[in-house]
Amino acid sequence: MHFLKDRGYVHLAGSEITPRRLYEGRREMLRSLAAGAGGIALATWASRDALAEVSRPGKLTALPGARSSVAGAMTLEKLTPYADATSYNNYYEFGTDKSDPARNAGTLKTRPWTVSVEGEIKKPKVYDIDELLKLSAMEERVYRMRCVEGWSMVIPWVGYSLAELIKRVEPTGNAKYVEFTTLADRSMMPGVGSRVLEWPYIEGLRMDEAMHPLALLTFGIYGEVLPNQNGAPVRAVVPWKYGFKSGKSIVRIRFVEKEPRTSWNKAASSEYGFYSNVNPNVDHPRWSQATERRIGEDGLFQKKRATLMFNGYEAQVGQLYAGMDLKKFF
Ligand SMILES: Nc1nc2c(c(=O)[nH]1)N[C@H]1C(S)=C(S)[C@@H](COP(=O)(O)O)O[C@H]1N2
Ligand SMILES: [Mo]
Repeated sequence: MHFLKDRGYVHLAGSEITPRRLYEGRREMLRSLAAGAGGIALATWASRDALAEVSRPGKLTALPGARSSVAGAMTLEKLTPYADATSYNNYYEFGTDKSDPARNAGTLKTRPWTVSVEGEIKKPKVYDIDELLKLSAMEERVYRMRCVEGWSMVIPWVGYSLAELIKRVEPTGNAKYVEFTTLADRSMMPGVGSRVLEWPYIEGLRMDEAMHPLALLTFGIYGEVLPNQNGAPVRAVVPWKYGFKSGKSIVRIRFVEKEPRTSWNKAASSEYGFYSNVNPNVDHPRWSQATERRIGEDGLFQKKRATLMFNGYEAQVGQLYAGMDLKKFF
């Protein structure tokens, strides 16, 4: 069955496009088969879906990743076109309109770049970005990304589990949370002068969330390095949480004992909680979170699609929140 074969990345120079096929993960298919669905029908469905062809955009440096075998890492949904994923963004340091980041982020200088890993760990270290890139094997993962505003995308990310970095720096017993600080440089970021948020942009995760294999330290999309507007040179992607939990252009990762005060929580604590797990049953105070519009696919007048609990990752992450009142810890 050719669709189970591992696809190879072909590196071509310049503007040549590298066609490639995005294959469904063998494990996911075997799991579905084990779950009891009709084998033959399923194989047909899987091959059709697996053969959805995507092209490396050929715009930026190639960053290949092996297909991830982490459970839940390969969402079988149509990818958002690269053009949409890179032109409809939230990155307030470059302006608050969706088109601002693509227009303004050209000024972001991503070399030299360091990420200081510090706090309650035995091995604090300032990593050069190129060292961080080589810390662990790159994987490609197709995740849904659900923004708190009610839109979503499906993006092939390239990176490795944040847990790979965390294990290497050896957290102490006092490390209960991880705080991410992102770049705030007025000389490159016109939005940092504005008062919409407190700068730098700060986000955080509970330690067990950060250690979950789906939490991705992300360096690329669509087989290439991250475009500036998507958070170059390194960002977090936490697919079961609203998009704002995934900080872009990270410069510091700090391990702390107390729950970090995050930028959005400081801006409006009744609207943006620390957890911010995607939850169709807990509305934002000003709008429903039950449905979403898929960017690049769903028209403005089309019926919206249902938002899934934990953005569809409940099987993988639900146990992290067992016994928690998700209306209180929103
Ligand atoms: N530093 C920083 N990171 C950020 C943001 C931001 O304004 N600044 N916006 C967040 C929000 S609200 C979303 S939805 C996602 C969007 O990521 P994308 O543009 O790659 O889809 O980035 C998040 N990370
Ligand atoms: Mo968002």
